[in-house]
Amino acid sequence: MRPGMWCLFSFTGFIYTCGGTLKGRNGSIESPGFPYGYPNGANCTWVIVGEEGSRIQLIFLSFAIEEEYDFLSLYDGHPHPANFRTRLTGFQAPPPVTSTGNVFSLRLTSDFAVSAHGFKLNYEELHSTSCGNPGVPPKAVLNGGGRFAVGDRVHYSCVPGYVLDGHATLTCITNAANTAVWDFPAPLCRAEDTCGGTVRGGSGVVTSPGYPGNYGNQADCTWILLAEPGDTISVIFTDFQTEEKYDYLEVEGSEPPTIW
Ligand SMILES: [Ca+2]
Repeated sequence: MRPGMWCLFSFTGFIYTCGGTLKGRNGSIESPGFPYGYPNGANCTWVIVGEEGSRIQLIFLSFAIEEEYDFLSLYDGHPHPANFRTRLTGFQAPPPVTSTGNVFSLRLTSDFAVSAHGFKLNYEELHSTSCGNPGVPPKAVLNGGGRFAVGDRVHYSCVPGYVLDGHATLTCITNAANTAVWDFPAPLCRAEDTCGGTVRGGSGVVTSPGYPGNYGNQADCTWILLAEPGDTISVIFTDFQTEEKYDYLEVEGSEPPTIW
């Protein structure tokens, strides 16, 4: 229990709709009471069922859930522990997320005190030729798009005062499993003259400042990658080039610590 908190259990006859099974090509989901706050003690499960052979994409329009006490858990399939994908919390809208099959489930759980606005999202069925919306990270601008189908390209830029880390242009391609996917993750916009940061979530991308261009001289950047308690983190390098003997990337938290 948090210091300074106290409990009040009351029954006021307030009824809210909470969870359910959703079918159809697209729609939206709101947490109960949105945007005036979800109830304490909530345990709502939504199961989205698309057509056989489709995938489901979630696009968050608004997200505010009491950080580290209330959670929106995503399940890649029916809401069984084996399908658990990630747990979302906090006050920043997550990037779009896509299921691997035609079922995607969400569960909102809240503790006994303190609420927040809650969340609102759109869901959409994706067929094998659609990559779906790649998302617009904070401080980024997305140009192009339309259907987000195989062969389509989108271009990112950043608002003034921010610079882009990652690939500015993404192309919707077909992968080895014959599924439409973006060739690179959406880039990030970082404030000029800063580098590093904290990365959360089930997966993500870290690039050196200015990547795929060269990083600057005198750089000193620290990234912290955070996963769920008990999980381990794999770091997979897709590209690596630093000035040999003079510039280093140090990875801590591994056993033993590693320097490249
Ligand atoms: Ca709470």
